Amino acid sequence: MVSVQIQAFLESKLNEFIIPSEKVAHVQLGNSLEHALLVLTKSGYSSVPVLDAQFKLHGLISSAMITESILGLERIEFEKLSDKKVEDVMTSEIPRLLPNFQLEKMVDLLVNHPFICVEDHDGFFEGIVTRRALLKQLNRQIHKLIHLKQ
Ligand code: 2BA
Repeated sequence: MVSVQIQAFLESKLNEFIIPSEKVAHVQLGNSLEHALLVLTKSGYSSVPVLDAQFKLHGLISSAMITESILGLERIEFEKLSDKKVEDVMTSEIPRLLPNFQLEKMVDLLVNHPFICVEDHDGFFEGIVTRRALLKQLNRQIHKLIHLKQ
């Protein structure tokens, strides 16, 4: 029975995991760090994808990266927020998934990353998969399994 449930979990439509691009908070290349910090603070997320004007994926930026980049020797140099750009501090070393990704690969990557960006073959951003979406689906399967046992 457990294997049937796990199979159902594995076979559940992968696109159910994707939060589509239009619902993902993001910043763009060329944005100031001040703008990026505003997006991060207002959205409540600790990191968000970085896109270009054509919606191609370039990396991600976090509030920790921004704070680190304006740390002076004795104080936080807030005035640098308007001078520096997103591309000065973002990381482009991020794991990526193609839309037809394997569930196994997604789970593997979500062990170490809170979210994974999905991009098409030309690098256009399609959305993200998150730990929350994965755990929600897993939770559903576990509850189903418990009820079947009772
Ligand atoms: P964090 O911002 O570190 O958020 C960790 C978890 O806290 C999230 O897990 C979610 O369960 C909760 N959370 C944080 N801010 C929230 C908010 N404004 N509304 C609702 N829940 C919130 P996940 O949902 O698994 O997300 C993992 C990571 O994916 C987040 O890490 C964030 O970096 C990114 N993320 C998720 N949804 C996003 C979206 N719509 N736009 C941009 N980034 C998103």
